[in-house]
Amino acid sequence: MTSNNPQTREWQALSSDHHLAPFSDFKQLKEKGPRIITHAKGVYLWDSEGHQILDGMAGLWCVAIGYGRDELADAASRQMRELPYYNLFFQTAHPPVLELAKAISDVAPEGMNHVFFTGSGSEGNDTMLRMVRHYWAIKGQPNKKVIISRKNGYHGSTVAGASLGGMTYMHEQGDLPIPGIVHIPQPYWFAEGGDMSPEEFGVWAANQLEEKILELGVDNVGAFIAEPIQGAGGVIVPPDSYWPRIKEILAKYDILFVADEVICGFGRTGEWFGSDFYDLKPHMMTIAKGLTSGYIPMGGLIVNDEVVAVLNEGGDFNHGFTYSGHPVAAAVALENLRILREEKIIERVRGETAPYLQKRLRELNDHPLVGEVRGVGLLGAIELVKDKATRARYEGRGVGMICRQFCFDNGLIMRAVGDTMIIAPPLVISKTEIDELVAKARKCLDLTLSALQG
Ligand code: PXG
Repeated sequence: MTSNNPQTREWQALSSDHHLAPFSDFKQLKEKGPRIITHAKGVYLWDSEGHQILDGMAGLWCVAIGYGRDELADAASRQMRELPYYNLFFQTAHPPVLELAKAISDVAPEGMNHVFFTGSGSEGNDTMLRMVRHYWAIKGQPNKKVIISRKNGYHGSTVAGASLGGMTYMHEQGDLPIPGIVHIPQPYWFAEGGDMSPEEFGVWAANQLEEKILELGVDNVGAFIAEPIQGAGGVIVPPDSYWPRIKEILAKYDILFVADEVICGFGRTGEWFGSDFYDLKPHMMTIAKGLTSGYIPMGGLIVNDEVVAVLNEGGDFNHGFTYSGHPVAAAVALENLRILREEKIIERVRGETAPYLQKRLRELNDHPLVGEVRGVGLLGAIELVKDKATRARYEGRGVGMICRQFCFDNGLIMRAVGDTMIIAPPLVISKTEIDELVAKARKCLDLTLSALQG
């Protein structure tokens, strides 16, 4: 981005000279310079060039209550003055973390009444891996170590998180996955369903779990982890047959089920958790993002009573972080949960804005580039194809990236995962703002099609 604004150029120079950005090609970013986001309000961002942008991704799937809520800033400021930091090691605690653990238990599925706090979703999943193995060791089954995960799932970027995730481009850097983590196929009918109907494919994909358990031996398997709806993999809503079949398999074998709720949690599906939406009854749920609406880093692992009863018999759990349950993050999360509850934001998503967004998005099905529109709650995906009937892609053309660039240039943040465009706007988005989002998306699809034909 070449800018005439000296302030933008100055910031870009700082980026080029000093900053290494996550998930970026450092050299390319150095040449191009990042877009500088300076402030935000509601569902809108502003960049240093003065452009107003509709944030169709809620930051990185996290800004549930929208930008600019003073209540969260005030909660942080009050807590910083009162007790800016204390740790939870060595048998100490502080009020905000205890009140937050209770507030989360109140909205979590029945029987999930304990929370281990971390600084991020990745740390939540690291905690999960160690807790699962500790749990089975206490139960006298230390061989139940393997965690089964899914290809193209996303579970974070720490060594355990990236290993649990099924992103091959992440595995390639740094000899991942670590031992004891195996992956089964994902329930991504549009890309991998071939000639099967979505329902047939859903059952087939779920059966891969049973085959893997039998191949490894149930005595060696500790847990299965999955996102209720894959987020970073491309908003992959499994066929209706998938979760019921997975639940049958999980009921048959003695392994733990971990729902990674980092994206689905705190209202994204129109329910408090994706596990409520699909009635999954997990033993553990990883959380982050919407917990604080992204205003401050915080993650955690919600653990059910049955697992905690076993852990209580096991002595020390030798795991934790300096910032586990940080009081300022806890105070912000508490305020965020209060706003979600008292303003009935999730009820409004379920009853009003999710049905509206899903209906309006599906109108894009008539566009020549669109092979499928899918979504649940305030999650949506648009598959870009060359041929609707065969689901064939424009191979090698980078269609998703072309479309993403048009979106940026036209005031909309819509992400590209390959040739799948994805959205996850703040939960407070209004119907008028949804109209704007869909109108801009259609315009950018038109521009993308013209670029491909031109
Ligand atoms: N689990 C899930 C399901 C996630 O989506 C994490 C764990 C890790 O959380 P932390 O807080 O450690 O980042 C995530 C994070 C993307 C993208 O490109 C998605 C995430 C993170 C970064 C990029 O969509 N999700």
